[in-house]
This record gives sequence, structure tokens and C-alpha cells, in this order.
Amino acid sequence: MYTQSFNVPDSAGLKSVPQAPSTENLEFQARFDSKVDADGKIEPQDWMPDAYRKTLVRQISQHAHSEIVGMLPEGNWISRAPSLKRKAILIAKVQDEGGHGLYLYSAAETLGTSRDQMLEGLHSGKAKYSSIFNYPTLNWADVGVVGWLVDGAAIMNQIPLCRCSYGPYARAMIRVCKEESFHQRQGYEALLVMMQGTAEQKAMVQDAVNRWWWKCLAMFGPPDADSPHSAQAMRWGIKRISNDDLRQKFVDATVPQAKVLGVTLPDPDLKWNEERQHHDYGQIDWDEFWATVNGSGPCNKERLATRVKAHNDGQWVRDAALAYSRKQQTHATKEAA
Ligand code: BYC
Repeated sequence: MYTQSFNVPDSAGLKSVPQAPSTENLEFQARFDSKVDADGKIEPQDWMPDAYRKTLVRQISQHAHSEIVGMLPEGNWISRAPSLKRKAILIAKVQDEGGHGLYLYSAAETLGTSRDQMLEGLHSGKAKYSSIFNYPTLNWADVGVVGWLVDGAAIMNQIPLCRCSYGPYARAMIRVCKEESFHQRQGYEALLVMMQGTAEQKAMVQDAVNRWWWKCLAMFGPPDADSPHSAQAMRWGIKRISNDDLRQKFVDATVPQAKVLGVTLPDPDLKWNEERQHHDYGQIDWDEFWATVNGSGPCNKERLATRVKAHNDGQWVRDAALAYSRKQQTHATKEAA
């Protein structure tokens, strides 16, 4: 459905933000600007403005946190998957999300922020992660819908990031997107099977779609007019397509998929607009979105508590790995002497 071949032109207006006057070394700044303008890659050893570094650490660490917190709602279903096949697929998917977190933390570390610092931000509740993971997965249909819609929205947002100006982030995203594509397809396929089942199964799918649809639209972030970071992130080639444009692409791609599946999308205002050549859609509840982002969603407390417990429970593994590494270093030093 969405693959690497899904590529879209940059939004109109890209690079429209005037360059802020820099107090940094002007020559370095000019070299950085021309590389970004030529769609080149900035690498960890290159000079970069502090604000660019800060923005990347913010976005990449939030993204990494989303991946590892995103393991939790689906992880809850591994022991209750309806068949061995579904269990094996779900284990692989949840494991992939853990891997995505690792690539992303590694990409952020190249900017000089340690993984411990980033995790401390997450565990203390200071750092953000995607709003979508603060909603519950109530039944097996939710697992399919998370794959279809949540991973579908994630891919739509992440494919443009494969062309992000920061090399390590862009390269990490290539593999992430390939895996996300599998995640989305497995969710959709699980739902197709349920939709051929009993009336009760079909109702479960429709109910799950009704609960997740609006939350998935909000995942793309606030409307462009209320997005404080977008303009500068686009000027720097970090963001390639705006929040609203990605949301629109997601709606347009999802409507025909819903038709094939045989479900309706819970929006009376959703309709094709011939003039715009896009679907119109209704109002997103931004108050509910911000309440969730700021800690008051239905599962925020539970997610954070589970995450902190998992981290603490894994302390012995980190201790053992460090002890082993120290031992190896001592051996190597002795041999070299
Ligand atoms: N949830 O100026 P804006 C996945 C925050 S992983 C929470 O538009 P930006 C998956 C935003 O951070 C999905 N917060 O910001 C994993 C900012 O707050 P701060 C995650 C949100 O950065 C496992 C403020 O609102 N994907 O799908 O230009 C299993 C203002 O927003 C959200 C990524 O992280 C939100 N939904 O644009 C299955 C992709 N939206 O920092 C699936 C990478 C906005 O000022 N990230 N905020 O306190 C991005 O592309 C961008 O960071 C965003 C936001 C489009 C998300």
C-alpha cells in the first residue's frame, strides 16, 4: 500500500522562511545553508546551527519515545492473539518497533545527547511521545486497526523524513518505513479476514475504526497555522510536507481502503470535493488532543508507569552488558601491553 515508491513533491512554500541572522561563524553558516538548499545531507561531524541540532534532538527523541511506548498497546495483545500465526506476526511487529526506537535513539545520539538523557526526559514525563499511544486497545479488532490506520498514518508522515536533511535520521527512516509498510499491510489483512467473519466480528471492526479514526487524524500534529515548529523545520529540510498536507494525503489514501474493507469512516462531513480534488473532512477535536498530549489522556499514566517499570526491570541486563564490556576492554588492554 505505502512503500518507498510512495513519494510526493515537497509542499509549496518550502524554504519560504527568511534566514534568521546568525551569530555563529558566518562562513560555516553559509556552507550549511547552501548544503540544505541544494538538498545535501548534514552529517554529525558537520557544523550546524545550535537551533537545528536542538530541533532534531527534540523531534528524533520524541519519535524514538513514540516507537518504544508504541510497543505497549499492541504488546498487551501478544498473549491473547487468536492464532499462532497472528501471535508470530504481532511479536515480529512489536519487536520491529523496539528496533525503530533503537535506530532513532542512535541517530539522536550522533547529535551529542545521550540515550540516558533522552530516557530520563521520557520517564520523568517531560518529553513528548505520540498522542496516539495514550488510547486503549480494547479488543482484537483494535490491533488490526492500529496496524491499518496508526501505522498507515505513521508511514505517511515518515516517508518524507527519508529525505530529511540530517543524514543519520534520513537513513534510519528508510528501514523504518520498509518495516512500517509490512505493519500496515498485516493490520489491513487481519481486518479483511475479520470482515469475512460473523456479524459480531464485523461490528468489532467498525467499532474500532470509529474509536481510532479521529485520533489518527490528530497524529499529524496541529493545523499548520498553529504549528510553531513547522516553518523553520521546513526551511531546514527536516520536515518536507506540512502537517495539514500529510493529513489530507492520509484521508485521501484511506477512504478507498475503507470502501474495500467494507467499513464506514465516522465523519458525516467526509466527502469528495471535485474542485479541490481532495476529500473534505470534519473538525478534529484539538482540545481533546492537547489534553492527551499534556498528560490527561485515558492511558498516559499507565503507559508511563509500564515504561518506567520495564526500564527498571532491565537494569540487570544493562549492568551485565557493561560489566562484560569492561572485562573485554581489560583483556584487550592486557593483550596490547
Ligand atoms: N503527539 O509545531 P508542531 C508510530 C507536539 S511512531 C504528541 O507541529 P513538529 C508508531 C510537537 O511535538 C509516531 N505531540 O511540531 C510507533 C510539539 O511539541 P514541543 C511518531 C505532538 O515537531 C509504534 C507541538 O506539538 N512519529 O507511529 O514540527 C507502533 C507543536 O507541534 C503530536 C513521529 O514522531 C502528536 N501527535 O511536528 C506503531 C514522526 N503532534 O516539542 C506506530 C516524527 C505534534 O514543542 N515527528 N505534537 O513540546 C514529526 O514528524 C513531527 O515531530 C510531528 C510534529 C509531525 C509529529
